[in-house]
Amino acid sequence: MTEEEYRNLIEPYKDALSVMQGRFTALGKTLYGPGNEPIHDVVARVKSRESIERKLMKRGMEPSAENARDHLQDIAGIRVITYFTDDIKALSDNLRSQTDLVYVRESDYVLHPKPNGYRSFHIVLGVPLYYMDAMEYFPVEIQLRTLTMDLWAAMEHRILYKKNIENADKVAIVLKDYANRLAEIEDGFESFACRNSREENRLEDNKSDGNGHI
Ligand code: 0O2
Repeated sequence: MTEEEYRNLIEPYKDALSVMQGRFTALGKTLYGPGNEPIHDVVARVKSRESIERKLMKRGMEPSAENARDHLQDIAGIRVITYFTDDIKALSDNLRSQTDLVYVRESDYVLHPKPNGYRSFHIVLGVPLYYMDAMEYFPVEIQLRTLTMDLWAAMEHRILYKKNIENADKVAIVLKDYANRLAEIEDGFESFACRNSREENRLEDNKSDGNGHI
């Protein structure tokens, strides 16, 4: 595909990403209320031309803009980094209940980590874009993961993912061990999440006059 075809292809996907970034800003502020932000960071990207072409060719397709539009669901990608694992469920439940978004598919690598140790929750949603005389859905792949999961995924992506390196098997074993240890650390962080919410409930109870009135 030419550079111009690529630029025309990605334009609506950039708009779909802007829509979703706005949704996450609103959700972050309102999901649990002030002081309990579930989202640490949101990163959005459109797939590069080289990456789109590589993926299509790997699937035995001509690397055209038309094939990209018809067959790829991750041209627009957004990564949402949360603090706690529960935040992932709360956010994905909320997204599924936003009736203008079309549910396409999801992969739960938090409940079912990949054998290499990768953990993340992926959901693809169709985002409506309104034009002068038409409305069209564009898929956005949303990856929801905690800071701890993101640390491992970013390092593994940098060191090993889709790379031909020496001693790949040995490195994979070490990274799997790190994944297990980080999952343990994450469990430790989760216990503080429970304590915080219990503490808040206790404070709320103390504010009440015992008859359910504040
Ligand atoms: P990149 O370099 O991040 O763009 P798909 O390949 O998307 O058509 P599927 O089943 O949705 O099919 O793929 P999957 O396995 O859900 O992976 C989608 C994305 O998740 C990947 O995109 C990675 O960003 C991330 N991912 C999946 N598995 C791993 C992993 O083992 N390690 C790391 N670090 N990231 C992973 P791309 O396009 O493969 O790569």
